Amino acid sequence: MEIPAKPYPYPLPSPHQVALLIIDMQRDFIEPGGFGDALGNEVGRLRSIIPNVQRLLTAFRRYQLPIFQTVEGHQPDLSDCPPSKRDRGHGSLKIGDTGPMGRILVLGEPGNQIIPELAPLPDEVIIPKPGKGAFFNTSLEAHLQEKGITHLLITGVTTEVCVQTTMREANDRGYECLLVEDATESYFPAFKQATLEMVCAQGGIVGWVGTTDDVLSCLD
Ligand code: C5J
Repeated sequence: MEIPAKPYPYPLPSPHQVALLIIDMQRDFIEPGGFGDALGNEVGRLRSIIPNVQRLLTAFRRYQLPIFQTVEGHQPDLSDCPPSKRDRGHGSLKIGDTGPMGRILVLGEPGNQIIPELAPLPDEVIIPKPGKGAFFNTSLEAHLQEKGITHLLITGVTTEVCVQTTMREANDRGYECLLVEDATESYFPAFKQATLEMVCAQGGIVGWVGTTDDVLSCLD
């Protein structure tokens, strides 16, 4: 099996070796009153990818293939949040402060929930992550190894921050990654475009880039 992609078709040995990775589609980044908003971003533009992420989620559920969603968040005592991360940004609210959706970027708070449109089913795994990358200080790699996953289809927000960091971490660990270009979004269109171009430049230095339709044409 091959998914049409850049820089060349993405080889998929078996659907059972692939997982859908949905990065940080949480209220903190997508809804007004969260971390993204506090940093001065126009959060509404991230909503454009929701239908495509839903289509991928639906297909993976239909074929009973593994799905992992992440949320960026910290322990209530912020013991896993480096002071450098909390101090950075000069936003109107800092990590741990109380905003309209509870404490900013703290695990379990209302703002830390995945948006209702993509709510995980009870048996689906949510990976809390304290950093930008989904492998740093998380259980993700253990889950992937347990299931024999070698290939990751990566979606979510934001393209050049947590999504790209995760793709690079995965690449260094030997995973074959495809970034789904219309299922990832950024507050900055130019940064998204640059990320899409750089990850698949040089013959796929970090991996592949393809569309939701490309992925679904292969799975359906
Ligand atoms: C950010 C993320 N932008 N999920 N997190 O801080 O990209």
